[in-house]
Amino acid sequence: MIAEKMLKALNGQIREEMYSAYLYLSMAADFEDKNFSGFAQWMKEQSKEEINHAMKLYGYINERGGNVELQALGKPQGSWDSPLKAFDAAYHHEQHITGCIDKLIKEARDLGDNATEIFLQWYVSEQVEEEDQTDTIVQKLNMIKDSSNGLYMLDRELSHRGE
Ligand code: OFO
Repeated sequence: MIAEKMLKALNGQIREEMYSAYLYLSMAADFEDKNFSGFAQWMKEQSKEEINHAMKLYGYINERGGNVELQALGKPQGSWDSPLKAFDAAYHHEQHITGCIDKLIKEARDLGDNATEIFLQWYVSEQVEEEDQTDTIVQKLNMIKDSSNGLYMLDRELSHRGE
């Protein structure tokens, strides 16, 4: 059986992951609207990954005999001024998620919940990857600046995600 405090925190993380999915889907929709179909494809794939992150938590809570309790999601921002602004927001959002995972691990340690601490290690590695991939795109967009050629090429490169 899992401690009530830990259960509440893990349910809160399901909300964070589902909100991540929602936010990236909103970025995808904005990119579609602006004819950046490659950036949109990348964000749609990212959104699916976030649902997987939530579902891993869902599975774990059930395995530990807890109840999954879904929470309300806020309305995400719907438009960004540029691809750089959107990917930079995604990068900062990933840093926020890393902070959430760190807090959960501290909670698990404080409660002596070794199983949850081990379960959360997967998210620690995943966050290193998630921060790195968004930061890499931010750096590329910074290099490109307003070059329409550069944006066209990067949009094409990112369109291959999920193939
Ligand atoms: Fe993007 O890692 Fe989950 O939220």
